[in-house]
Amino acid sequence: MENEGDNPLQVALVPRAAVVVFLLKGKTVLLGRRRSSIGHSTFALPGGHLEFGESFEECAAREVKEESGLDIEKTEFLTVTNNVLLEEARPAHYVTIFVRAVLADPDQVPQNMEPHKCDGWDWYDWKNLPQPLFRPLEKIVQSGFNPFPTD
Ligand code: 8DG
Ligand code: MG
Repeated sequence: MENEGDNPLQVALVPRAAVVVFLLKGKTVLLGRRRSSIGHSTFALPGGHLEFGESFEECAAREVKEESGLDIEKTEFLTVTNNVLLEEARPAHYVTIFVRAVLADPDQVPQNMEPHKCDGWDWYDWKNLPQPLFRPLEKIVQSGFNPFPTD
């Protein structure tokens, strides 16, 4: 690969860590259709990049709050997947940490806090998810993964 020092405008291709949240309400999850270049027009979970020094729980709470205005609780780690996204507008590689959580106040309603990044948030029945899903989410759904507690 070309030496990054040769081109000051070249962005380094490195894997990044992201925390994404299955925010559960009854039998539904919160999804929004992306406006970002990666996964544009696909339905995805709230979430974003893990910042330096953050725990997964802190990142989940911060991203959900920034994106939807919602406060979450009972955040639990679920699983991690490796997502090499070479077909996107920009090649990307994410180590995606999936957590689940519930609303701190069940009556709180999601707001579209970042309309440049998302068309809006809504609750979708787990058995009837919208299409198309963002590829990393589609992959985990197709694997048969279920984010709901089994008890
Ligand atoms: P930030 O700059 O505010 O930290 O992040 P963001 O602007 O909210 O980034 P993002 O694109 O929403 O999330 C970062 C990456 O996480 C995204 O480019 C790819 C990865 N990612 C997955 N699955 C999902 C998902 O279901 N939802 C979201 N939001 N990101 C996901 O691998
Ligand atoms: Mg995000």
